[in-house]
Amino acid sequence: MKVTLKLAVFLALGFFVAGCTTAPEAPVEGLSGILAAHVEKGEILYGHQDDLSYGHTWKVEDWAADSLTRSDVKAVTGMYPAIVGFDLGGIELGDRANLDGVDFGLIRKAAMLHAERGGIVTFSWHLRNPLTGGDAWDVSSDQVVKSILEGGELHGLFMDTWLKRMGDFLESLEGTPVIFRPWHENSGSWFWWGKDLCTAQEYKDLFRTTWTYLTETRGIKNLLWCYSPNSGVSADVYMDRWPGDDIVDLMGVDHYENVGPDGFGPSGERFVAELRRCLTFVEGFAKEHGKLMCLSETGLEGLPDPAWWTGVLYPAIKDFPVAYVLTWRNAWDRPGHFYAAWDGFENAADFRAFSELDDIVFLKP
Ligand code: BMA
Repeated sequence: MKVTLKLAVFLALGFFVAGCTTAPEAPVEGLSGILAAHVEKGEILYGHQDDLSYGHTWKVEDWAADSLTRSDVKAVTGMYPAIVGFDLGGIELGDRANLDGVDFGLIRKAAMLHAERGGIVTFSWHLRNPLTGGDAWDVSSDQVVKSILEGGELHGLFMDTWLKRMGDFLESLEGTPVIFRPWHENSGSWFWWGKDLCTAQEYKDLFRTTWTYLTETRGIKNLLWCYSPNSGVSADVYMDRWPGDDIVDLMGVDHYENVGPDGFGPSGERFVAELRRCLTFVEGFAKEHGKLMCLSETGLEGLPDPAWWTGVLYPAIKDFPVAYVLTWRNAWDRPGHFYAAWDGFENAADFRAFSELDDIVFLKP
């Protein structure tokens, strides 16, 4: 059975019904209710990064004129992903396009359209390194987080320019509910906000500063906040930098399968074992703190395993109350860098079978 998301209808109804009785339901509460309702039914929403902007061999050229109906996922399954992810890296500099060359105008249009179609949107942020001028992966200094916090030499730049630009973009979405997932994979040390690059207190201050500015100073209330460390860490390390029950709504984890020297078979077993280990403690924390949980990023680059979806990913997640799972992007300009099947690829049959499972949710066009 394929289930269609009904977010737009649900929200519209929420506004209508509530409008006749009490205060209107905030869109973000509607979104959280939608996610909770799917979890309650034992369903998992499927998500794909950048799904409407480009695919394995194509990209949207004239976004203002394009109806944004193309999707690698839809070409294989007949349905859009329920969740579409976008990355806002570059918004802080006032760039026209993000770090992967996707115009922010296209991101805005695609995000709003996907929500109108009944889908859910999530944003990550691979922002530049404000201290060195390098990218998000520039870990040459462990002073970067400190420098943008209160008292740091770049605090003014961060608040008045970088966060302001983020706020301006989020405001331009006119209330579209969004799962916002900044400062991700912070339990590793490959981003400048990672574990060895700042103290736990600095990380928490960074998350809270971001939340306070966007939510309170700017009054942007359409965000569900997601905390998403990476896998490969202990439960203690996962929670060590928890920003706080009052500002986080969703507990995520990013976990990828890497093809090892023995190929994907043995590595598939490792992938499943590690994912289950992480989801087990995340489930415990989510229950304890009253939060939803998700597999915020996952995938096997290039999908060399023809049965990865039903043979590896699905058995690993099916017994956990994960609201959604999001596979990473299908880069149009890097032939091997894709995480969802595309039309004609040998893994497509298994991806279609995954999309037809009773408890996996895609979005019908
Ligand atoms: C990474 C890769 C990069 C990309 C970045 C942000 O995992 O896909 O090519 O720039 O995500 O989307």
